[in-house]
Amino acid sequence: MTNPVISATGLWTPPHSISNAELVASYNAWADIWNRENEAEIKSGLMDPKTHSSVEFIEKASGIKSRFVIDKAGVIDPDIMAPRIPERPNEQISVLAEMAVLAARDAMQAAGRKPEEIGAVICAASNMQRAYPAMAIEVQQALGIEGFAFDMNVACSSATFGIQTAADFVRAGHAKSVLMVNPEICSGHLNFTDRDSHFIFGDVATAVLIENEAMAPAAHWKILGTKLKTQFSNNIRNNFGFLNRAAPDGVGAPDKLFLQEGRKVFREVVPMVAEMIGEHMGELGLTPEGLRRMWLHQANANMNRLISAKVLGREAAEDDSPTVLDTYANTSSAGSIIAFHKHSGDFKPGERGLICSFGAGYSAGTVFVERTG
Ligand code: CO8
Repeated sequence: MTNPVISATGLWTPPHSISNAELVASYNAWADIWNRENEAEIKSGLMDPKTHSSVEFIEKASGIKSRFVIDKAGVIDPDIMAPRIPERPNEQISVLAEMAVLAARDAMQAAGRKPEEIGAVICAASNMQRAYPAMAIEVQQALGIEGFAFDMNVACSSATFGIQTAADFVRAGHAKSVLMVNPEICSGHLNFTDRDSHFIFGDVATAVLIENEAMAPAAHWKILGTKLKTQFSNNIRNNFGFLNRAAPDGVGAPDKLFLQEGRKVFREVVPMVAEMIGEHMGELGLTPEGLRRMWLHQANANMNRLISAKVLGREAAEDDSPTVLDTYANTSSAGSIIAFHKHSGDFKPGERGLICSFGAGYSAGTVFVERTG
């Protein structure tokens, strides 16, 4: 048996950011147009008017202040309300793979890793651009990696499920080094005309190199243990699939875009995740006092505060459980990896932390790590 470790992480952030004020202004303009167009039905009581969204509500309910997106112009245009990303010819790399490659290069550079030393690529994300060929194989080709590659989707938990899968490959000797990427174009699946969720998501790509300890750089992260859990729930859904299609702008087909019972998700997922972290910590002989930091899935700041407090048995400070929600919003599978990437540089050898994801399915994953070197 060989020891899998995390050698490095990488991040690619889109160049365009949308503030809450900009997003709310476009939603409110769209709602006013919709109300004008449906004036007769609204007056006769057949339809309810659309009410305005609010910057204050968004920040208080979620902790989100802005989000990065691939296409800002389409999202904030009240006549479009969706990203407009031109289709590319088959000869050109897809947008999703391109983002993944940029994050992957960042991770490979940090680890000093050459493509020929990597044996497998996993693309683990909520939102795949197409069914096949796999995005992971496109990334593999673009980087010049040999071996094998495939896509996997466990919604917001895709990255921790990807880390465990990669760690198992390293342990079993199927690959010495596995590149796991999480490109997320969440804006493509978000209904920007749904006031309850139009503010939640952003776009980004992250990458993690999971490798045999023998080839890892001296400063790396030991993987102390991984644990995965799923439990069916209808509370977060997206029914888009090959048997049905959304209208180009999503309007009129809300169940083919992201849809959730946010309150129920909040109530049910917080205890499920806190309990899972406690159980896994006990199985590994770890204690909350021995945990320097938690890099939690970035869905909602209040949710993360509650989960952290349940695990630690006290109020958590920003240093215990940092958030990137204010600038990135919810980036699905990439969220906990962005938090880890940006807020782990101050760790000393021997210090321990937790990468934790949770989301649709329901699904949840915990990865306990220890800094070395
Ligand atoms: N502006 C003003 N008011 C609003 C707005 C708005 N934008 N939205 C809702 N309100 C109003 C509501 O109408 C309601 O009014 P009333 O009390 O009169 O009925 C009031 O504000 C309160 O609404 P809610 O109860 O909905 O508000 P909450 O406090 O519950 O906050 C949240 C809403 C932020 C959604 C919160 O419930 C939450 O974060 N829940 C957890 C969500 C979560 O973690 N989901 C996981 C999703 S990620 C995942 O796994 C899927 C990945 C797939 C990626 C897909 C990419 C698109």
